[in-house]
Amino acid sequence: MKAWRGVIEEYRDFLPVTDKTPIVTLFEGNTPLVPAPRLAEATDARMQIYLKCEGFNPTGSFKDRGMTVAISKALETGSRAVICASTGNTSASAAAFAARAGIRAFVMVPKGAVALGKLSQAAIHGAKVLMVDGNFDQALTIVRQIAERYPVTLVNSVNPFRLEGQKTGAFEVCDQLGRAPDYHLVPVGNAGNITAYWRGYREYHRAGRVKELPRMVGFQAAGAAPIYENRVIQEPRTVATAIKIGNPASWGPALEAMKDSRGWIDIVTDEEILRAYRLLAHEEGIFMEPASAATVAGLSKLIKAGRFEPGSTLVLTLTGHGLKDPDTALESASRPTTVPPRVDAVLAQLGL
Ligand code: AN7
Repeated sequence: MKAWRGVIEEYRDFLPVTDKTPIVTLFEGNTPLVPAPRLAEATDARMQIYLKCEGFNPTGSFKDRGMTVAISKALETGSRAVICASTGNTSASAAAFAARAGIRAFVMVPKGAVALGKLSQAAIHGAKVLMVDGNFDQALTIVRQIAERYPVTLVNSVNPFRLEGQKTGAFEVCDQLGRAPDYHLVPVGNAGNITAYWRGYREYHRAGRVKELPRMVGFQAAGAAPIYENRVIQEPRTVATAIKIGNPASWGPALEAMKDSRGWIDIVTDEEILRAYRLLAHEEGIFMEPASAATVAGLSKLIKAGRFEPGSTLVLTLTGHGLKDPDTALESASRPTTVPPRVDAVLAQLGL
């Protein structure tokens, strides 16, 4: 077996790089596609359910796939600094890849609405972190304006190289499964990933690598569901801070992906998200952040509603690692118990 070389080298033929592109990689990608038998049992045993665990990327989220391409292309054009707005994961990834490339990163995050792990990543990688007294959508508007006027490269998913890299998630699913699934489920925030996955599936299909195409199914949090409700949400609300977005940048392309693939978008409540979050950790041993659990919540909801053909193969992208958001984990689980350092006291607690 040869060593994994990162998504650009592995999928070079499908990506906008040349011999002149300096490749900046943290050897992202190659994340496990994990069967989820308990989840199938708990929902519908006739379905084949797989989890694409993107939390196992170098910075703990799927964003690394897009960031390796965006930062490599930024270097190629001589850029010395990048900027982004973020609900957390993009900023963590941008900070890490900028550090790897030896360039500066400026990140803007909504104050009080970014998970602790993500904030600590951006900080330790040396990014200049600005916490805006406002929401993600406002921060994105600001960084877009700055990138237009100053010599800094925007690395949000409005940068086309981001989605180019992210489409490799679909390539990997096909390579791992030996086919494309019947349905692909993703959480939707800024709507870049659903767009990128669909592009990836189409390109692999066109290249003759797979014979099938999946239907793309997206999930938004009920309090932050602009696409589902077909209106901008001024004050989005959800426990899944990663997808707390009211005016997604890739709104149009995401709608197209759903239409072309005969897919659709649905919503899940915070309560459903947190239930799925605990189920995934308790029953499958997989710890992913709340936004990722939105797909699992959506799976349960739609299986109950009979929305999937029986016997279908379903892939769920779990976008970010659970350790990103330790606060929500502790709030969602039973609290640790303090004991004196004595065997009898410990035994009393264990009920053995
Ligand atoms: C774990 O980091 O938008 O629909 O600024 O971190 O492609 O936006 C994060 C998004 C899902 C939604 N799951 O993906 C950001 C940011 C996790 C995420 C999404 C995000 P998109």
